[in-house]
Amino acid sequence: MEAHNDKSEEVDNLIHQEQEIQHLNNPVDISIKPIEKQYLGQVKKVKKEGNKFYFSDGNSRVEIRVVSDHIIRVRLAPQGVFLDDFSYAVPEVDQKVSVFKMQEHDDCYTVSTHSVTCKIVKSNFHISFLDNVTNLVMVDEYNSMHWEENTDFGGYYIYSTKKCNPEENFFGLGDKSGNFNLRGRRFENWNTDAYSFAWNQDPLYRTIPFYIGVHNQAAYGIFFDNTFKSYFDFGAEEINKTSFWADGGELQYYYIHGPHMMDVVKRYASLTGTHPMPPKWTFGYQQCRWSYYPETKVKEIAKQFRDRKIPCDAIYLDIDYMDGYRCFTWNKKYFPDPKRMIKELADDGFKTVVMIDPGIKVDDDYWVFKEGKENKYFCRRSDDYFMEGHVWPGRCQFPDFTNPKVRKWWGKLYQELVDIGVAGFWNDMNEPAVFGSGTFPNDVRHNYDGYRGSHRKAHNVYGMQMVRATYEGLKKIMRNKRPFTITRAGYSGMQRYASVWTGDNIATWEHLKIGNIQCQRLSVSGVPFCGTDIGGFSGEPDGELFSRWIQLGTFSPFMRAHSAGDTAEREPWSFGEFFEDINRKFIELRYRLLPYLYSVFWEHHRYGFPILRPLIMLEQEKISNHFRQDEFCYGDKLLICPVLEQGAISRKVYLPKGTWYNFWTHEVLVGESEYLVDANIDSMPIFVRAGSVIPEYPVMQYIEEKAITEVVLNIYHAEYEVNSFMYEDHGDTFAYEQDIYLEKKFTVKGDDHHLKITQSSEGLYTPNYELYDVNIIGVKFQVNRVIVDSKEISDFFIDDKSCLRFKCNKVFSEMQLI
Ligand code: MIG
Repeated sequence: MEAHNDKSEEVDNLIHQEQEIQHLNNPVDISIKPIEKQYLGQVKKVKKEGNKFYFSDGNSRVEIRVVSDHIIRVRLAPQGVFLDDFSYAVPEVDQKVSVFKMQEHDDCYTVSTHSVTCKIVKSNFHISFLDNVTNLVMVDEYNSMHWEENTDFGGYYIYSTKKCNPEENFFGLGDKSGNFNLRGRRFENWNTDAYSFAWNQDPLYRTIPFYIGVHNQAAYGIFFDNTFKSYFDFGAEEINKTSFWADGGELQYYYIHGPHMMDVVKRYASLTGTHPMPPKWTFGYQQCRWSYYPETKVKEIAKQFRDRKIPCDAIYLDIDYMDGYRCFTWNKKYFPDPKRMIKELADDGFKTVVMIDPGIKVDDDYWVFKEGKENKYFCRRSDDYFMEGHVWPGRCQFPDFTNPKVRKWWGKLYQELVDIGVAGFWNDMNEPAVFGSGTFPNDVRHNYDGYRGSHRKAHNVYGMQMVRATYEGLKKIMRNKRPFTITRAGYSGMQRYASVWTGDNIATWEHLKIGNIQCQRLSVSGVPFCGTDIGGFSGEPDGELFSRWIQLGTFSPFMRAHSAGDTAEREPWSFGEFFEDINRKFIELRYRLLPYLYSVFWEHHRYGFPILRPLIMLEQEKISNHFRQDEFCYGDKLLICPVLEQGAISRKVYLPKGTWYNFWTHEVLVGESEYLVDANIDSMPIFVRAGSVIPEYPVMQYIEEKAITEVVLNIYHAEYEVNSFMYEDHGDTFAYEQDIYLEKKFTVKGDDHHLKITQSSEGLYTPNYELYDVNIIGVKFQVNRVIVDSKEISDFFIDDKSCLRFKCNKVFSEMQLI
């Protein structure tokens, strides 16, 4: 390009070029007809129907629906007729509401619950949301919702533009690369096979059109439940505007009230659901590679784990286990007797997880293709041709997972794999990915559960409906056993059916950072069971990077190492003994902390808490926390500070309010302050909230290797009262739905000459062990007496780490240290 002195001209040129490129990518934009923006006029009519209020300007209508005390839904019907009220994300819209009312004022109408008020201005139809307690305006419209007619496909492009406050910051959107705070950026949602994605690359694999805004120390959420290609702009185009829009569908969004970010996240979960309890073994370390084959290789890997005493619960078989990449078949050359192999692995404590892709090979001698063809289960183009594309097996057709009949069929296909003992299923390529073109063309038709649509509407839910078919099918096949599924693509609500991994990352330090942020982002966006490919999928990590990744992965809800086929072998021992020892130490830590990790999962499942909690969730009133993205809490009690820099031997850590214990040294630090802490390669800063009770299991080579005879209770002294929870159950059934579980609550309360711990429990499950091995950390006074349920314990002692130790029966209700 020629050198220009005039900067603005250069910028103009660039913008022009960019627009041209956009035109090429998006043929819809080149229609010659001028696009006419249409806005709502004045409010002229109002009607009430139960918890729904209809406001009309004479032509268009807006529905305001009181979903709960804290959630209000807005819908727009440009020509007065609403679309069918169907959502894959929200199975049931209405929740419990205590009271709500509508009032007319001089200039506006208000619809309010006891906590939030939605205001509709008569003159210009601007809609805003206010907090009833503080009177703060949480969200205000910049201009009324607007739309543009779509002459090519019908319907409208739909837009909502809000005011973006000067100090407002934004979080969420599920699967995005780049900084945790979204302010100043624009995003697109279109599920994409984003092999080796970069920092700030967008879009990626999943669509979660939900964000959280925080300003004036208060948080709210917006869930734009629209499956079409959608866009979000957080003050990028214009600093004072936040907007979201979509290529079609209904302008429909939920306003979710805070004021704490935790409230918003939990309420979003109340709409879209939480993750069912996964089988307990899935909390263990999992080993994957593209691909382990033949059988001798799989066996050798398994043996190495056991010989080297590195715990591991699962081994994955990537696409090469299949016969010519045909799903639900085996390559008999590599795996002559899969049933026997899986049994032998299981006898040694390994679960087998296999991949299943959506592309079904066009092959009349292949039973899955034949069944799909006979029953018309495959997707078709607008002119009725089959949707055909090339993926791993060659020419493929693709089931329409948005058809309930197809889902049912798909779910049954897993029967044989389950019968021979496969324990988990990995659904890949379900964006859907197609070689060459990337994905399906827009004109592909979908059943959309009877509500019909083109691929424009179904693209972003395709993967979610695939893994839903998988999960629901498995649930039937496995009777009352918990299925384990993992998906790459998804849409809001996918957490009801599957765990996720973040896709094809790279073995770089930058990707370690991206992954750390991605998992936190998924967590606040309702997707709890997530993890990265530990070590990086493509490229070669060195021992240091791999060990740092194992350390982060220890505190990823889903912990799995994976690597691409063209990389060097990548198991925890691949980098020599020095790193192997570090990797073992952290994988063992994962197994030790299992009862804690399991309890945190239960808190998610039952109450909608996220598993990973970024610092802003702990202290949103502190603006600097809006920009912190390294440290996070795992559950409520452990603060994790992954080391993300090559060569680091220490790192800075911010500790929020309260008192914290260094997990390794037991040093006590006071929060609301930054510290420089040791972070040698064999260590990673971990802090425990004072007053916590952290249960611990003995190290095992796989979950439930041995019967547990006692559980260590690590009790951290505090000078105030703190609650902790511990959850236990059978580990692999849905009996918890019938109250067969045990939820224990501990309270710890201390001062400088006294410590009291109480225990109470709920539920009908009885674990087999009898004893607690009590480990009290940080007692600052001379303990003279230990009294458990008014009986004196005489054989307590101080161990080499200055902790006070004794054993007691697991059913104690109160213990006192004096
Ligand atoms: O086109 O199955 O993200 O985890 O190993 C690549 C082979 C297909 C992409 C997945 C990756 C998996 C790989 N798959």
